[in-house]
Amino acid sequence: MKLGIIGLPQSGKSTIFEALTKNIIKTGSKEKNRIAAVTVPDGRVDFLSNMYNPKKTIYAQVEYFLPGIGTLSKEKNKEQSIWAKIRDCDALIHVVRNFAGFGFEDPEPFSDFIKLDQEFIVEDLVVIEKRLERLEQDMQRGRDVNKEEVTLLKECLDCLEKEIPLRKNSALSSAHILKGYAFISAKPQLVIFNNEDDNDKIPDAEDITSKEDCMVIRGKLEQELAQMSVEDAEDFLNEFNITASAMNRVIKRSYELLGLISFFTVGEDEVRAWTIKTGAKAPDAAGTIHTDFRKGFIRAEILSYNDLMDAGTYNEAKKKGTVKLEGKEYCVKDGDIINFRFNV
Ligand SMILES: Nc1nc2c(ncn2[C@@H]2O[C@H](COP(=O)(O)OP(=O)(O)OP(=O)(O)O)[C@@H](O)[C@H]2O)c(=O)[nH]1
Ligand SMILES: [Mg+2]
Repeated sequence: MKLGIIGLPQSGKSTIFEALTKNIIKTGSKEKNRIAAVTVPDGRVDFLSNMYNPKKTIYAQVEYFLPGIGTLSKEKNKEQSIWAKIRDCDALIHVVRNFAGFGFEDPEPFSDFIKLDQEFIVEDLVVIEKRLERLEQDMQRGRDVNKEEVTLLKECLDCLEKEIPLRKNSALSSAHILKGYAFISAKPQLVIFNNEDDNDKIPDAEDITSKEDCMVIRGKLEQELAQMSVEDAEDFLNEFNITASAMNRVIKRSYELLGLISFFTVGEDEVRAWTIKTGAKAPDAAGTIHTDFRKGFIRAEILSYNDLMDAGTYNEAKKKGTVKLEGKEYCVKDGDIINFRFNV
């Protein structure tokens, strides 16, 4: 999962990136893209790893991407534009300034949010208008045109002209034919209000908070936290009443936002967490491990993590009958421990 961090200038993107990744940005690196892979903390993987004592333990990973700035949409070179850079992100983290300070105007989270969100809408509108023009020319010339694509693009146009981002229309944002466009306003968005150290409240911006996925991070505080030793961090957490670090909270929210769940594979060689979409079937899960696993899928042996906890060991669970053999139509659940049977 790749999450792109965006926001207006000086909203605290770099600060939040550091808080989320423990990566320290060296000065003068603003123009450069930054990317960091972060391990998804999961107590279940810790436990399974203790139980199986495997050679390797592999946690799921999240990638955070912070595009270099100085490349806003106005830029001529499309390849370099910020929009081109975040095309392949699965979701966006939209940082909104909600702190004051020397040299800063009073925070206006509501209008700041709208400002950038409008840019997404305009960006997608321009792409669609151009594309529709092309398709219309093609039709006039008697070329073969995908009618469904035209219809969907017109629906997108309609939606955007009403100033509604495409992510609000799930039929459009999930339409297979439109995937290649990677519309910015169609990407799931997590809005992060970047608050002062002494404020952990969501701002009074109901127009946003009622409609968008929102959370608060005290960016500066969390940035400091991310750089502390484990012992120092503990005191700090108590002092500022932080129950879970921004790192963990953002990962959790991102999984929810994208509708992702984890399943596990276990053994003496490797205990591993895998990430899939909610609703994925057993062969899809097999396919995330290897395409051959999907092709040759026969059955999946499933034991839920909780049933393993209840039974104590895999063999006990088998005796109790909680290990089940499932076929192609089985919907994988969060926490399933899966053993695939396949032909290659
Ligand atoms: N008080 C306070 N200051 C913050 C917070 N987050 C960031 N700042 C300060 O705000 C300024 C901008 O933060 P950055 O993280 O550099 O913001 P940015 O969005 O990366 O800025 P650009 O890359 O220039 O667009 C810095 O001086 C930060 O120290 C916060 O949560 N509270
Ligand atoms: Mg920055």
